[in-house]
Amino acid sequence: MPTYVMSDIHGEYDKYCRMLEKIALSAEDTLYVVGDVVDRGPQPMEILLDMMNRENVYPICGNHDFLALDMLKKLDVEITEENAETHLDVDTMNEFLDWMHDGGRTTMEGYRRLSDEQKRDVLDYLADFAMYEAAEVGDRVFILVHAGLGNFRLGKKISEYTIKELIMDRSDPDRQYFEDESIFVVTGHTPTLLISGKAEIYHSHNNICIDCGACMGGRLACICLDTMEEFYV
Ligand SMILES: [Mn+2]
Repeated sequence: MPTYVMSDIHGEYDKYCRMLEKIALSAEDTLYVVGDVVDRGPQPMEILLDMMNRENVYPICGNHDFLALDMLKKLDVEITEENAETHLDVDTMNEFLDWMHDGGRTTMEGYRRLSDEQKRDVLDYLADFAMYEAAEVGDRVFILVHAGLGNFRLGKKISEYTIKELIMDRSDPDRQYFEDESIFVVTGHTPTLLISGKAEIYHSHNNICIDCGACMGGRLACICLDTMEEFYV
């Protein structure tokens, strides 16, 4: 019953399916998805619809998932006489432009094609994403968080971090966050191409960086926390 982690699937449904086959994920295994399921790649909704039907998949929120939920909720509003001129204010419009600029179009268009029931399910599912998880595997603890522990200080509980500190602020992969050698921090968000120049999981100072750039010419990576075996598609 191994525990697997992947991140930054970014709409690459095809790679996601191939990875599930590659690791032969069974119902007894556990899979954590450490954020940024949506945007950029062509089929973000297909990934979400698949994930939500699996009881052994635990989603953790990324900045893209967070923004997409906010935008979809704001856009999916019936225009009435009362709200016609007020429901999209300037801030929302700017947020929308940023989202489109950062790959939101495939998420918006995929959402539009869903049935009303699927739309509700997708919004509920995104709203349910955890901001972090701590996975105990063997005698090790893995802190799973999309971006990092922004404004880190020893003794600060994970529950004390703000959403921005967890899903936006980049971790420093070469900094050892915890003295305890049995505590690891697993993050996505920063493509390893930008850290080591390679589309390969990066290990350093008890940090494990697993975003290998699936949507930007790299690979989708998955790591087994029991064996540290790495998988790529
Ligand atoms: Mn990210």
